Amino acid sequence: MKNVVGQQGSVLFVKNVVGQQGSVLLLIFFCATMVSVLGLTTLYLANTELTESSKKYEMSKAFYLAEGGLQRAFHNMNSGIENGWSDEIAGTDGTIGTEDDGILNFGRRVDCYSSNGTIESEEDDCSQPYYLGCYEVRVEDGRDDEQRTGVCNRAILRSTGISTQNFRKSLEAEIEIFELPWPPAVVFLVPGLNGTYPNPTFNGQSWMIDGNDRRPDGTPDGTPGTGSPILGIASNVSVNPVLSSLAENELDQVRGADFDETTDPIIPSVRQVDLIVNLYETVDYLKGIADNNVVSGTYSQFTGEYGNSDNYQVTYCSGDLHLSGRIEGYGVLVVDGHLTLSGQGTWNGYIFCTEGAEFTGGGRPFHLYGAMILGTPSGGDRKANFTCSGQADLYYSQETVEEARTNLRAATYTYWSEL
Ligand SMILES: [Ca+2]
Ligand SMILES: [Ca+2]
Repeated sequence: MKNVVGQQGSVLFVKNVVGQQGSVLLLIFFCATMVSVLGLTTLYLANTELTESSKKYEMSKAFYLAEGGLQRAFHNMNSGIENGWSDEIAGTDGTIGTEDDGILNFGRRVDCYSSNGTIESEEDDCSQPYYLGCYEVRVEDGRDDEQRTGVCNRAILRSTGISTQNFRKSLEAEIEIFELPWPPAVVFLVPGLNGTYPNPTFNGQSWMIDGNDRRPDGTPDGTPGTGSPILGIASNVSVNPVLSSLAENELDQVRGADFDETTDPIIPSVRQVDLIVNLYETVDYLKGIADNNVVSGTYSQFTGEYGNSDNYQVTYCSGDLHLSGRIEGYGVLVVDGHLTLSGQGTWNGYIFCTEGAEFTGGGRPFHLYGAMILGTPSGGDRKANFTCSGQADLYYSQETVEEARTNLRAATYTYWSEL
């Protein structure tokens, strides 16, 4: 019976099929269409994804090419900072206002190749299989019209990366020549957040703060055209706390500009002047270019590794630093914290210190030949102190200050962005 029913069913089906031949053809056509639509869609999607990813690849390639151009320009500008950037901006013909203005010495357009994982730049050969694309860089004077009289020390770099498939990405950066501030005083006191500078305390007859120019060996600098004294102590806020902390018999221990020994009482070399520096920005910058990083702590020997007279260096300490023994260094000592100096020896150049300083060495002289810039946090602890006692002698030296400023000039980015 089952068989019969089965046969009947088949018969019925066959009959049905035979009876509706047109519908079957339609069904087959429909299925085929579906398959090809699906196939085409899959193919289309895969293709789109491929295009999207290769687009992304081309864009990122253009980005890195642009960045490569920017870095090269930065490096180029950095090595030309000695005489400022007017010559770089004038182009190879040396004249402002011509076609080649802002084109650096590596040319208008640089082709980039990749081989064995390294990128090489060659001009005018795009046929290589490892051709990545190129970058175009141009430099512009970053100063406004009013500032365009002297040497250029600010510039805008624009770099466009162009990938093999002609995708483009442009970057712009502003760079500046960083230079240490010219000190108006041997000790410049920078106010903290509450507006007061390190609370001054002076003790004894053995310390000296002197703005008269000296050579690093301590002898007066008689070089013609130099040697004009700067102030002993200055700040950009009222210097009355300094004046009132100086005992009458200590007034002649702050010498330099404005010092007058003939008056009664003696006029010490202390004055309020304009702010010369953003201490915290400068400390941040110096941290970035530091040659020596010193761990916070107490050092009984601080010599040998902190620069020499032919090689001024930046020595940076994050946190409090106590130098208790022999000291010798050239360049810039940066203490992002409190400095205690109870040892003996010499520092030539600048000292930057963000949280007060104490010079306390008794009977063992310490000499600074240069200048120091001293800040304070807004708290009232010892970090807000500037104590001068013992036998510390803080002397001005144009020679060391100039050496540090010349040696430690560098190009620095002020901003960079995608265009
Ligand atoms: Ca230059
Ligand atoms: Ca030119």
